[in-house]
Amino acid sequence: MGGTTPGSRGLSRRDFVRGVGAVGAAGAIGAGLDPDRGGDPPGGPQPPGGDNPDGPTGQTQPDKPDKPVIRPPQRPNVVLIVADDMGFSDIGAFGAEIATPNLDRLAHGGTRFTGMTTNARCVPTRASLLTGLYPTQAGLGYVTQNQGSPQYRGRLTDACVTLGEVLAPSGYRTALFGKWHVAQFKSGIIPATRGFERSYGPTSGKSPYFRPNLYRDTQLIGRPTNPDFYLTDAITTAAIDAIRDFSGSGSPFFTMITHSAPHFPLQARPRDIARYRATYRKGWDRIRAERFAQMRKAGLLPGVDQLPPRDRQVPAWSRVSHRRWQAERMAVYAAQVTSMDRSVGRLLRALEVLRIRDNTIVMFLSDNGASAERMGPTSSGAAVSAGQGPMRSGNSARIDPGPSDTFASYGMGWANASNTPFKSYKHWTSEGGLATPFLVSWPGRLPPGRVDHRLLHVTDVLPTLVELCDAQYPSSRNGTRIPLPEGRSFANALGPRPVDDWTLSRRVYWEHEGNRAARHGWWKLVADYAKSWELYNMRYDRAEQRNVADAHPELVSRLSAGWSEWATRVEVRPWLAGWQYR
Ligand SMILES: [Ca+2]
Repeated sequence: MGGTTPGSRGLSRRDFVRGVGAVGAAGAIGAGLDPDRGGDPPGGPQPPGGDNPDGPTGQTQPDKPDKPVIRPPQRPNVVLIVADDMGFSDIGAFGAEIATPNLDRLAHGGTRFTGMTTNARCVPTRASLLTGLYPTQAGLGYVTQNQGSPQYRGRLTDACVTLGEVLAPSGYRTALFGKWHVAQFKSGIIPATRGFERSYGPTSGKSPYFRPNLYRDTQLIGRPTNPDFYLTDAITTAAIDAIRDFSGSGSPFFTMITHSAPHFPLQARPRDIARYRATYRKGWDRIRAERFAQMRKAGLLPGVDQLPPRDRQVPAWSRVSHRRWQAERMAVYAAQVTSMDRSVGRLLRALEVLRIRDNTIVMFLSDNGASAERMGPTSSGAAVSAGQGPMRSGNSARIDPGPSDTFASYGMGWANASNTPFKSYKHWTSEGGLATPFLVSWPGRLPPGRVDHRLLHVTDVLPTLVELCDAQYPSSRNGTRIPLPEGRSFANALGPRPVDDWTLSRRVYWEHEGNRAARHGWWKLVADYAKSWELYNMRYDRAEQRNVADAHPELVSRLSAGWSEWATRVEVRPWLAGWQYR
């Protein structure tokens, strides 16, 4: 699996530009032309750029002999910011009423990518983001629990490299602040042992914000005693401190900031919550409609002409009981997002003060769509109450969320609004589980104000940074052969000139808890666990409202075969209803 042997020299950035065909030849994504010719219905329009968005130098050319690497005089710094469980429409630049002026500045100063897709959950997305591989290839096909086989060992495998392990040997200073979540801390597979010279953050995947259990580098440091501690701020402070040090070192840096926000528990500062207390009393139906109108106005939703109906499991706001409490839930969620935005502002100001903003690439995305995970009164809040006294856990109208002794989530109604206009949620492979806003800013090279709709996947980030940072992707790690990255560099989308949309030639696949999906160009095949495949033309129906599987059985068959080949190649195991993989 994994394509051709890259040889002993490691892969240069030119290999990615030209040589991903080596992967494609083995059936991976990025393979030359899509025989399905994208998602246009018969007789429908073809996108600009013809059949071959890669042009005459596409991947079918054989590798040419290696040439000496000519490094640009100043390689860029990179800051990669990851939000947790944040929905597609939850920032101002993607339609939200939530105040995110700093993320909006980032968005308008660079490119808003509307077609970035994650995996369906925290762990598998972080696996792909860090390694450029599909989750099973990184040992993280499920979560950080051992499910037996190497693909589901629940911790980052030895047979892959992280962004830190790729960029550090190429001369980058590296750091990761926030959630790691590709192994449990006690495993010893931690940022410090996987390529990041500095690290700090919570040990838990659903950490409380006021009193989290923390690690720094190789040490557990316990819970903070400072009464003013707030996790989002602390992560950012650590990142800015590192960037200050790195920027004086003469080397470029890669800093990853992986916020817990706005993942539950709903915990935020009282003044941030108060600001939204009135906003959400209008209810989720009006919020969805307003966000949709903003997104359409901004040109972010080609192919979605109407706001799809509310999730059938969610009542109309007019029929909701405990509306004051429901509004309070969303107010705390919005406060968490605003707090994260304030952190982004601090970070951008620090880069400006250091006079390194122009040559620093700042990327922002969420790790999966909004979460409708249920939470009862005996929820995992108890697990985080150690040393703090009794917790008021669970989603009950008797408990207003927000303070440090509460442990609650915002529920399906608001998650449905967060994911406007998409359906379903984190865990599933409909767009509500996979779609994220993706912002890229690079003032010295990338012009402001661009919107790009191409299909991207989180596996693309590693090959892109390998190319932009002029790094070397190795062929092995500690003597163990590693697969080539599955993603595809989108570096050519980050230049001064507009570039073609490559969606037609993309193939991407997903599986999580038996939920599965395949993209071949504009066509998307998707199924919830144990249900039949549905087929959507994402060019005209990205909200997945018109299932055309019955009208195109040959496409269902072709994409389904593609999914099965992929699942076999990356060793996806069948999901059993008993919450485990066999
Ligand atoms: Ca997540």
